[in-house]
Amino acid sequence: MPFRSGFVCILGRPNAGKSTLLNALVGEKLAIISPKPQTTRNRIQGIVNLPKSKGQAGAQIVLIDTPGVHKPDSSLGRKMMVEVREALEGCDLVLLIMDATRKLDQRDEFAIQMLKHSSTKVCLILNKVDLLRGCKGRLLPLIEEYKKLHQFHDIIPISALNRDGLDILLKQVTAALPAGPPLFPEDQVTDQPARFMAGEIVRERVLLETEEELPYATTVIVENFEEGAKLTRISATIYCEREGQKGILIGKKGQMLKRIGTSARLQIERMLGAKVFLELYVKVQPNWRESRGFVEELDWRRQLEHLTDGRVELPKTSKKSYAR
Ligand SMILES: Nc1nc2c(ncn2[C@@H]2O[C@H](COP(=O)(O)OP(=O)(O)OP(=O)(O)O)[C@@H](O)[C@H]2O)c(=O)[nH]1
Ligand SMILES: [Mg+2]
Repeated sequence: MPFRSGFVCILGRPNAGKSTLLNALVGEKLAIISPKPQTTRNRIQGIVNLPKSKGQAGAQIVLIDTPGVHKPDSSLGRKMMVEVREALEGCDLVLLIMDATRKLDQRDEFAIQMLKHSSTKVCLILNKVDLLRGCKGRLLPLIEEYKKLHQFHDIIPISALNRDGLDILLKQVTAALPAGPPLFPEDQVTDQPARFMAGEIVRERVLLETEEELPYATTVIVENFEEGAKLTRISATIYCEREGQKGILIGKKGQMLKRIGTSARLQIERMLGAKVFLELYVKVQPNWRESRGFVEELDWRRQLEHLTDGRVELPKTSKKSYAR
């Protein structure tokens, strides 16, 4: 059996569990997760290396997590959908993740529509089956409904949260990939620079600590990321859209910002395996989600072009407790 490798795009509606699946398969926390839809805003690469074993030749699966498919109503939303299309381009397989606890509706059909113009194989992944418990009988009729919408290469029920069904998923994904050599060095888990992941960790804390419009109206830019022998110094700005939002983010006597900062710093320290000094600022950028220029500036691939020293610090693989 030959070694197999290829790009696998994880696609689906907001909140279906795409990022949870990426992290579970890679075994590292590469993407932030929250119960709020539209958490992921850019495509995120994560690499799974499967070693040779009895009867298996080994494989390298390059997963690409994407923002949830939705009809965009802002520059940010349009940019998110560009990220989805770029991830779909040239991939060898699509994993369409659907929430098995929800009935099919028009928004699911909209996600499936995105696949109609490509000839790439699509596996339907029915996620969150842990929530079905005694109602597993609901799966079969749901599968029948999905089958009417697309000819799927395979249909696999999983729980990304509990890691149920992931071995079967990996086996089926490997079998669907073309024969070919590894595409990336074995010690590389992602192409995201650590400085960008640090910003995402701050954003995750904001998402978890705030309610209503605020999670959607905030973004984070890392202004400075300096790795020293003993300490990594990071300064980042949380942008929001209105003065009132800024007040909430800072909180009474700065309590909210302090809470966000402390929990983000602890997570970043675990990711980097180093002590971190984290400085956070809050600024108002009215209607930034509508500003194409500002939204483009958030793209880390673009931010890298402006970094004067041109250094990209990729996070170290830890395989420790960070992922779970
Ligand atoms: N019960 C259960 N919850 C899950 C499972 N997978 C994900 N979740 C939860 O679903 C919510 C959304 O998960 P994410 O991984 O952020 O979903 P996503 O598809 O990446 O969402 P967007 O980035 O917003 O498109 C989180 O609260 C997860 O904990 C699962 O298998 N079972
Ligand atoms: Mg996500």
